[in-house]
Amino acid sequence: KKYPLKDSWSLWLFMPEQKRQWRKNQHLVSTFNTIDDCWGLFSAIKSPSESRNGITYSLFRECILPMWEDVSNRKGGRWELTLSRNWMNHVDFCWTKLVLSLVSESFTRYGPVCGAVITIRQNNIKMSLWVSGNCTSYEIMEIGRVFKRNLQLGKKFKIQFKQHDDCVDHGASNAQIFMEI
Ligand code: M7G
Repeated sequence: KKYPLKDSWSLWLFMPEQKRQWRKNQHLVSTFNTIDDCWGLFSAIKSPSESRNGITYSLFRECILPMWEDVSNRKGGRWELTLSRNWMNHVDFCWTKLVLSLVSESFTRYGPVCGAVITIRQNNIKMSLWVSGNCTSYEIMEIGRVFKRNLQLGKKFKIQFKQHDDCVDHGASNAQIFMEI
């Protein structure tokens, strides 16, 4: 018997190919709804620290596409954690914790969450937790606190919340920081 999750989750792989439209670079890898298949999937693919630069993994509820345009994401935003490559040996731990917190619905009692994203770049690794447009500011803050606690991020790590609307207008890197903890 497999252990069921409360929801079905899809893993997406983004491979940058400049000539193509952004959303055409998002490829669906697999969808699962049990903890057994979740573990099986993440064991079968390369961990973030083994992945090449430019790769982005997104894990979202099956019913939500991993993009701003989806109605669940549109008015929402994301908590972002940026780690320099010096922290590479912590990245797999943090990502695993984030994935398990998500599929076990650890955030859900604090507010609605949609998915998580990890991007491996030449200079740093960015992890983000996407919250729904229905989240209140209070819920966003609570979710952020759980994010920091579950990933065991001490005081020296800051996470920043950005609204997708602002990322669309200014690019995520230039988007206004709405909250920081
Ligand atoms: P990012 O990786 O979220 O931000 O977006 P960062 O690299 O500044 O931290 C980089 C670029 O990818 C954006 O400026 C968009 O051109 C494109 N892009 C990223 N996201 C998450 C989306 C999305 O959800 N929808 C669309 N249409 N484009 C996106």
